[in-house]
Amino acid sequence: MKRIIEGMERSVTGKVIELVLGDITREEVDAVVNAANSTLLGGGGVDGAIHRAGGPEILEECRAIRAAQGECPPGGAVITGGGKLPARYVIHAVGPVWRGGDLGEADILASCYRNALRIAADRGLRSVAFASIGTGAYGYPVGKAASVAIATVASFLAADPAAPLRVRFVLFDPVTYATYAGALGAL
Ligand code: AR6
Repeated sequence: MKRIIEGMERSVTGKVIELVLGDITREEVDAVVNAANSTLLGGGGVDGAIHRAGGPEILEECRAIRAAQGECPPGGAVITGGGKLPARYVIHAVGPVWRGGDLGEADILASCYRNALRIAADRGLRSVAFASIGTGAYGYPVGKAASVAIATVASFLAADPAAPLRVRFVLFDPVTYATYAGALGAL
């Protein structure tokens, strides 16, 4: 599928952050990052789309992780295979439920991005695509989430030599895309 907007990119110490408008289930990258919930058992939004497109193996692996280590707290992330997705892996990151911004939401959101990138770096993954974690059902205002997401990814790429070479944000609607473009432009 040809993307409507091919995207915008910026280089950070030789690595690339890029933005595209599209559906993350179509991304041919080493890992896509899902906006999951603490149960790890699936849901709506991008989580539902990833489980539908990737098939039941992803849920089976999520159940096994849950059985071994319990629920995944907000700010945490776990990795499974990609099932039938073009991506090899899915990293399931749990964002904060937005409750007005004074309950540590920004720290939790930043921690999602850092933990997902830590898992990717530890596995030597080179390309990772993120959805806009928290800004759908969990209600995180897109402008604030975009600033946290872009700043956190940029600092990780600059600080960690093992970080993925290419981090792509796959934004599902034009307003979210434009908001992330503003945040990336301001970096
Ligand atoms: N590709 C890329 N982005 C998508 C796609 C897709 N196929 N589908 C939706 N989005 P949300 P959250 C965008 O609600 O706010 C689930 O039920 C969407 O437009 O998926 O972190 C989980 O199980 C929005 O911009 O995630 C949790 O219970 C962004 O992805 C809860 O929702 C995030 O929206 C997590 O809520």
